[in-house]
Amino acid sequence: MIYYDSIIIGAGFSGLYQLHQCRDKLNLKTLVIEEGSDLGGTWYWNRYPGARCDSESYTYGYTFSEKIYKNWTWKEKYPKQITILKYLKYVEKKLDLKKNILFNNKIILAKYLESKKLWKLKTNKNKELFCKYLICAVGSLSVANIPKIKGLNQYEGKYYHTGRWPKKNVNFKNQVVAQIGTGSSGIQTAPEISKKAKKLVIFQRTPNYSIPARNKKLTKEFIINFKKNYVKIKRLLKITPGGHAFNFSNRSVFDLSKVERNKIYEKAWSKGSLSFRACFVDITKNIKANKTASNFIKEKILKIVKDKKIAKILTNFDHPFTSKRPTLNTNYYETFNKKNVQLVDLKSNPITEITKKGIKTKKNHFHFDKIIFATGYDALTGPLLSLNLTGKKQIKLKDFWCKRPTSYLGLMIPNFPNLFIIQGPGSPSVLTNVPVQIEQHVEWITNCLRFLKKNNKKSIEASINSANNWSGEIKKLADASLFMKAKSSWYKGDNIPGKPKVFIPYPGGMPRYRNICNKVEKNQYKEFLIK
Ligand code: N01
Repeated sequence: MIYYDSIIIGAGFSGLYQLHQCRDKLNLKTLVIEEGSDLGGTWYWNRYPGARCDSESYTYGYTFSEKIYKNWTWKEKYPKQITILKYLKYVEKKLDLKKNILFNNKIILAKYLESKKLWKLKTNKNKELFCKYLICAVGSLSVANIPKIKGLNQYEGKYYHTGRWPKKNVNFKNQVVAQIGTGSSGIQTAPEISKKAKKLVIFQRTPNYSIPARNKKLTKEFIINFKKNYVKIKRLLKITPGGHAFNFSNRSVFDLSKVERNKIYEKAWSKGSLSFRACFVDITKNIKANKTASNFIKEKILKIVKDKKIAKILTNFDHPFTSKRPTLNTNYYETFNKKNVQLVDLKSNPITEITKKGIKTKKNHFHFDKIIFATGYDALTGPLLSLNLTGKKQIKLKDFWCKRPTSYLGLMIPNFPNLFIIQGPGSPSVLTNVPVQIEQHVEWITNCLRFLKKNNKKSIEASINSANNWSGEIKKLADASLFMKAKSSWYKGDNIPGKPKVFIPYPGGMPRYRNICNKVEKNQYKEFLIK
């Protein structure tokens, strides 16, 4: 029997840090199991042209070690996928993590053996492993969603999903390319593909709000400054709602005249950052205040895009700004001024099928050499469900979560003892600057494992009561927010047929969440069942 004290699934930001904590701080015999052939998680799979992070580089990394923070130099405002991968490899080398990672193995089954108080795991390479603690570091956005469009299997060209991009260079030269989807990934990749392809046809179902990223090289002065301010930055990232290095203004939209307000929006637009939403305290809270921001963005797009019909389709918004994930772009709207770029409005001209040669819509039949699916993910729950988890009393996760993804703090699930989740449903996860939230989760889990060890306890499990109360808390906060005003969003499971339609992440902000987690820890996990 191959036994480990702890097994971690996934070698991205969360798995790597959790390995360091379990192995080096708790002295647990630990293994990371990773499906990919290398580390990186999201940044291993998302190799599509234009892939970049939209958190500012100096905030997008680990802060647990001053040395690691200061010995790495970010050179751009928003790091490229390949740069983030290099950063993670740098961290891996510093901590010597690879020796405890098993690559090219995908978990296909995980079962809790009640009598032994052990988790039994199976991989697609027929490996069978056992562990006491199972930690899921599988990411929130790792199960790609390729919509089941009639006819895809007969398509003779090649197709790709942005989140499963091949390692080998994809050639777009002289190619006629389709792109379905205009979320964060689609908005990033379209300008890059349009530079290479003979023709790019973008299929848009819902227009998205996007702010210019204004990416740039960082000056020497800026780099010296962020390294010098390590302690200050670390503290700031912990107290802002999304774990970014910007605070929300105290000003209301209605404190100012339209002219004064637009000056502030203009400045934020020129700066380019996710902080656009933080210009006023009420943009993300009050629908009328929100409208002033969405109108400003709309006017900007109408000015950039020359063809009025296209501009209208791009601004035909059906949801408040920030009720779906806000995006940053580099020349996305400008791309529609190029002769080789066409926009198809799926609202008026929906896809009916994929044919041997391309895509049929209600009004046209397009021929394509390649199709890109920038169609998102089975977010948050998908990666956990794909593990095929069975808990106590033969309870399967897919059955337990058939109505909602019940968990306590997004960290543990009733009936699934000794199973921890990083960035799971019910935690702030995708609503935050992810590495900051990951550090909090990993440190909470580490402290919990330390407590169990010290007190000679064999298992811990979320109680059904605390998990149900937590679901109620999420619902209450979500109902009071603008998130629920989006007609359709992956935050609510709307993008996946059959998925429960409930708000999935915790929308109360990181500082509030952190306080709750700290209290639970201080109270010695009273809300959990410990044996
Ligand atoms: O996915 P999405 P994404 N027919 O779900 C459309 C993170 N991320 O990969 O809005 C036609 O946001 C769908 O249309 P609609 C970030 O958290 C971060 O872009 O559902 N269209 C939408 O336009 C982000 O939010 C970064 O009507 C279909 C698009 O596909 C998350 O990942 C970069 C369709 C999917 O958008 C996911 O972003 C990239 C269908 N059947 C990603 N199904 C950065 O840090 C879906 N769509 C910068």
